[in-house]
Amino acid sequence: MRIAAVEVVVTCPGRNFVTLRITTEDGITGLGDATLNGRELAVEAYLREHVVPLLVGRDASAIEDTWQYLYRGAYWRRGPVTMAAIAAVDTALWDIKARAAGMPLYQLLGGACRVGALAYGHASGRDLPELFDSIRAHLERGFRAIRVQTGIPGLDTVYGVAASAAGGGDRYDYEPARPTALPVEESWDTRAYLRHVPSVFEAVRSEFGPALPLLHDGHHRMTPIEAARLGKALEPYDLFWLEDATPGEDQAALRLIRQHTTTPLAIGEVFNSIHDYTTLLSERLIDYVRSAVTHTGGVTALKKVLDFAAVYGVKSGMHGPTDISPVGMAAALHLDLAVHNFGIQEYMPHTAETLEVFRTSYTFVDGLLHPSDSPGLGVELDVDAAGRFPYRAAYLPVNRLADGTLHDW
Ligand code: KDG
Ligand code: MG
Repeated sequence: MRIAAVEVVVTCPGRNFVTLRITTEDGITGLGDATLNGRELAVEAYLREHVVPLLVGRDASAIEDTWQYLYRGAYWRRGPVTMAAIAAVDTALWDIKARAAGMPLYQLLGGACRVGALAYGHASGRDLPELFDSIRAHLERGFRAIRVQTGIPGLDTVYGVAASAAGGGDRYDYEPARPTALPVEESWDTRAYLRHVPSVFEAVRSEFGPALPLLHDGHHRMTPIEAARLGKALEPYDLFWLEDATPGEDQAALRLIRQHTTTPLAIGEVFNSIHDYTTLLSERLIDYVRSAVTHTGGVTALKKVLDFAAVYGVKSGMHGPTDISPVGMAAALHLDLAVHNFGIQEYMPHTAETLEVFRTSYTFVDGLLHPSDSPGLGVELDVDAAGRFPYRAAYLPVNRLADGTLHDW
């Protein structure tokens, strides 16, 4: 089963996506997601210039060998661009192998360990009434676990807070990447955030009761001691997790946070290698691995991370915002079913425009996602539809403190 053709498709049905499509000599196609929000064309060029020429003529069934060839063979290892490119190739080859076998991918990964993947949705509000409406809308839609992000008094815009109250339903209007010439500048004040957030969780718990799993994303903004303080302050509200409390590259920071709080910790959406996790896992400093298939070198590499995590009792909690394409989401769902140490799956539904380009078969019923039993990943790319939505440059925002200092966004 030789690779006959490889195409890189860049499309913007509401937001940008980079998709790799590999076709074998016998006409089987596989898809991989290579979307790196705000830096899409770097991955497209990496694939087009340096990877596609190496793939044509290779054995499409040699997935591990191709992974090693692209990783070790480049000499320059890791990094978000390289690993998103490798992820796309790896995922497309798994898609091909499963389609050739006539099976959904999760069967090739060992079969299902569960009937579906518990998904969490993003509720948010600029104030408590908006937040409560958004949580209710998510519960009505079937979510059984909810991420809570809130406006902060004194700050105009805050990460994760949608502009419309109900935010759930078929649309989710919080899209951080914006098609402006320069990144949008937001303002940030950690002290205001730390003063406000515990009171929000107190209010949410008293309105919605003790049982609902609640999550929160700190989005890399705190120092270790600030994060420790927040984790401790949130203990009475029994969070499912506190995510990205500190910037991800500082693994040792988690030691300090861990000494001070029993709030479960999740990190890893910006990681791209198993080597980003060695300290965190072997010292049991986190509870959930946040990596996405798209950004961590594909199904092959993320399965290894999750198997390593299992040794230490750490579970999966894969990244699933709208900048993970439906192809990346489907790949996540197959792994979610197949790994024993599944924890939860993030799920931000894509827009109708996106789903015109990517025809998905995964389902969301009673709070659980299922990848479907279609052969392969279960996603088809409509290339004509993709062509109707040309690329538009867009950037993630940046954050500044009141005195102008640039802060983590
Ligand atoms: O591209 C950036 C987003 O993927 C990120 O801001 C989303 O933090 C995020 C999350 O937890 O979904
Ligand atoms: Mg996050």
